[in-house]
Amino acid sequence: MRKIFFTTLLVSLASLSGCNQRANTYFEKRLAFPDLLTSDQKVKLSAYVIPTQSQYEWQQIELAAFIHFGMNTFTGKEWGDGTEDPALFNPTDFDADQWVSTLQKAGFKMVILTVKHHDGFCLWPTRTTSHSVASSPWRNGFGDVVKEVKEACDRHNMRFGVYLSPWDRNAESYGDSPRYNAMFAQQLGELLTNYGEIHEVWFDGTHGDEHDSKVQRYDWTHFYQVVDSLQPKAVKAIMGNDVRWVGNEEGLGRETEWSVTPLQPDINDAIINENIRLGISPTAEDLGSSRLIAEAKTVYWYPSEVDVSIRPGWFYHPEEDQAVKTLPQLVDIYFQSVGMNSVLLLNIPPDKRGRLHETDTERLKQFGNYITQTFENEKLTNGNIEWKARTGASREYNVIPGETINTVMLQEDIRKGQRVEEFVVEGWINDEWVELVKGTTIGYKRLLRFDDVSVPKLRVTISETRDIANIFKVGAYHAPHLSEGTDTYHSAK
Ligand code: FUL
Repeated sequence: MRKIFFTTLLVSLASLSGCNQRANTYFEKRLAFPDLLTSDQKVKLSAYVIPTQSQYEWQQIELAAFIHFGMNTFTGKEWGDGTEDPALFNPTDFDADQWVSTLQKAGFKMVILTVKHHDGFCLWPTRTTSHSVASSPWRNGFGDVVKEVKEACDRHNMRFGVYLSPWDRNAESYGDSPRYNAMFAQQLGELLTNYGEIHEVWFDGTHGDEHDSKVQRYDWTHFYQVVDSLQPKAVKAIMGNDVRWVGNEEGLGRETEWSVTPLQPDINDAIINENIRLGISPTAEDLGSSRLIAEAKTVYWYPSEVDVSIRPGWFYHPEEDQAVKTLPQLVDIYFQSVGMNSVLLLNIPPDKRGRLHETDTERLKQFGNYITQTFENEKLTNGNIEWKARTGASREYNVIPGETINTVMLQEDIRKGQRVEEFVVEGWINDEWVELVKGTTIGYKRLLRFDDVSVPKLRVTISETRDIANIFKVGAYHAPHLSEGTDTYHSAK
């Protein structure tokens, strides 16, 4: 994290008092407000908080795949209790290449694997416990799922991340805090040392089962140090301080999704108290409004990730083969996540063979084709021109003659902060501007859908912005029509 130098702040404050924020003063990841600022000054200054390079690269991934695979795949459970016999883990036709190539062809850019779920069974031959693949019959105990998946990712140019559950129902040391923390840090160390580059470390929530009487106090500061020292480019997610859980598991982003938020990303008592003082948590509706920022002492670049499963469960269950999400459902999820300033983390669980099921691979193919078909056909002639917008500024865009559109995309250059509070998109219809759609935040990417319309030009107006907005791109498209219950679609030109 870049240090905020005192001089930088003075420059900012000097220019703020003249209401003229200097365009080149940015605060990477975190900004602590000095006491003197008014509410308006705080909101304006928060427009200069920017992502780290790793957060920026992560945001551009847009589509990541979650892979829940492990002991539960073989027991049919969602949460194992840690007493499972390692002999149960025995995929008959394990094929990491099939997972990764399917995902890569469908447009995914990263795979995050559950290397250890709550049952504590490790998918790599860890030295920390015998409760791992090394005690299983799979590959005669010489297998390593992490290695095979990572190598497949390297072959297919995919990023790779690990989900390591802090809650561990098998570890005998769990609840004896220093001992378990040491084991967890060692597990992290193995994962972040032995497999090349790791791009995301996903720390799940930690409270577990209310009937589990063991109380574990996690040493987050140390865990973060381990990640930062071994994989400085990896983002730490959820209980980590680089990427925020969107707050639900239904695939729903917020209509108003600020990546700059007073929600405190680190975990310690002072920070928890600050979230309590502000009355916010990851599930809060409002995490970035001006009203909230006015109350805050600190703001962070802490962007949202939307995790959801393609099936009802996170793990594979044969009885859910008929319940794989339909193409229209997946497309809605895409618009509600990637289209709402978030990264989509879609879970596709391999089956007992160790392969993605045919229903899921077919659905992924349809999904990838649909997204490609929609967005590769740009309907504007001048959407790539970057421009700066003050409150009330607009810009016109030409639609390719004869084209029908029903989708627009807007992007801010978030390397210069997230700023837009409200915008409207109009179409030129019968010699006047008619509103097609409007919205609040834009951020990295905003997608909006509306009824088919044929117009010669569009007008985008930034109705309200926290400071001069940097509009990076505007796009217009025709998304093929989908009807619920079918997985086919037709493209009306
Ligand atoms: C939750 C876990 O309890 C689920 O099993 C799943 O792994 C999901 C992604 O996170 O907290």
